[in-house]
Amino acid sequence: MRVLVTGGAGFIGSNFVLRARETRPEWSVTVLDKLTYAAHRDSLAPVLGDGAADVHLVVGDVADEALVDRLVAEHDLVIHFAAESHNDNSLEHPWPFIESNIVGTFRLLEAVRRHDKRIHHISTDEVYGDLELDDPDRFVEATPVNPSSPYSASKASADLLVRAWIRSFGISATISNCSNNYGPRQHVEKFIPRQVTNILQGIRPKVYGSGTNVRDWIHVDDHNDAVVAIIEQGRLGETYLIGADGERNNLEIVATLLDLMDRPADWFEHVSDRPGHDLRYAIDSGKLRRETDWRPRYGDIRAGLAQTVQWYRDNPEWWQAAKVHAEQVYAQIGR
Ligand code: NAD
Ligand code: TDX
Repeated sequence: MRVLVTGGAGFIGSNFVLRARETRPEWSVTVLDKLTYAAHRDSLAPVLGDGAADVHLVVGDVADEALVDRLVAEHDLVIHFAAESHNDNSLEHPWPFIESNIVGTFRLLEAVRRHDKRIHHISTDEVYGDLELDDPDRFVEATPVNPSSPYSASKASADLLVRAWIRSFGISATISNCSNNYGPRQHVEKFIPRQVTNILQGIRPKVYGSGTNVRDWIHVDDHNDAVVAIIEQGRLGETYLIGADGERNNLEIVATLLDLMDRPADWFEHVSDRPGHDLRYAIDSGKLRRETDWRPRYGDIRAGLAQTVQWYRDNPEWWQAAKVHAEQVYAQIGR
């Protein structure tokens, strides 16, 4: 199978490609990535090359109609990770989110329709808005979209386009909405790698607002294994929620990191809150577990965080330049 992975030089996409090389060696993989500030070409270095078994990288934009048309025609399956992905950036500069996440998805859908190919669209639980801390219900596939930020609104828009192309044009597509990912190769602008690299540099972790906001954490390999399970065992036209029952508030995550990295429990600071900050996300992944054999392998978030901390310790050359830039951006917005 010839697989086109968009956004394959980013956090989740690069982990997907590296893992697919091992678990699905028969796939021929092309990455289409614009190499924005969020990309790390180095993440793919072990698998890039010109040989038949190597991964090919095309540097380009998913919103480029002609390029997307040509690449989709040459592949059997598109796995669409590419997106602007950071909420804080979307609050400062929304336009790239509209262009990459909405227009880019539209271009891919039209090419998939023209060439009768299959697409799996990667999305997020943030499209459903947020929950109260004591809400007994978690998000399910039928939960109405109710996004809060320009980022989540752009992802919800893309999801709705995919659903409309399924219904109106009968394209072969599936959608997955996953909860917050953690693991190796995540950009240092995001919560967990920001705090891990802060601690490694002798800087206190920075917690937005009260720190009681809850995220439903999943290891990136568990997310990516679920994507393969949906592609191979899921029903066309369906949406699947991916989650690993990993709800923790931000203070709990910081406490675990401080403990793992031998710092006192109170060695962190509160900074100003994110405008419109979603309170809680929580996923019910029952449909995925009923319809596929997928189960998360990282049951213990502390063990997954220990592995993640070790990866950042071992790979300073991967993150140091991006760290300087990310902290300049945070300094400008006062967080
Ligand atoms: P990321 O920012 O680390 O990577 C995104 C990649 O997409 C980068 O390599 C970037 O260069 C590329 N890209 C951006 N715009 C592009 C464009 N116009 N054309 C081509 N390439 C482009 O993001 P991530 O955390 O790996 O997220 C990947 C996907 O998973 C996104 O669709 C995101 O919405 C979704 N998702 C993320 C999480 C999470 O916790 N990180 C959770 C659920 C879903
Ligand atoms: O320095 C920080 N301090 C802090 O308290 C940062 C960067 C974040 N936070 C908080 C905000 C959130 O409550 O931590 C939580 C997680 O923040 P992010 O890492 O920015 O993730 P979030 O906004 O939850 O979105 C993530 O999960 C869903 C991804 O970035 C999205 O791409 C994905 O769709």
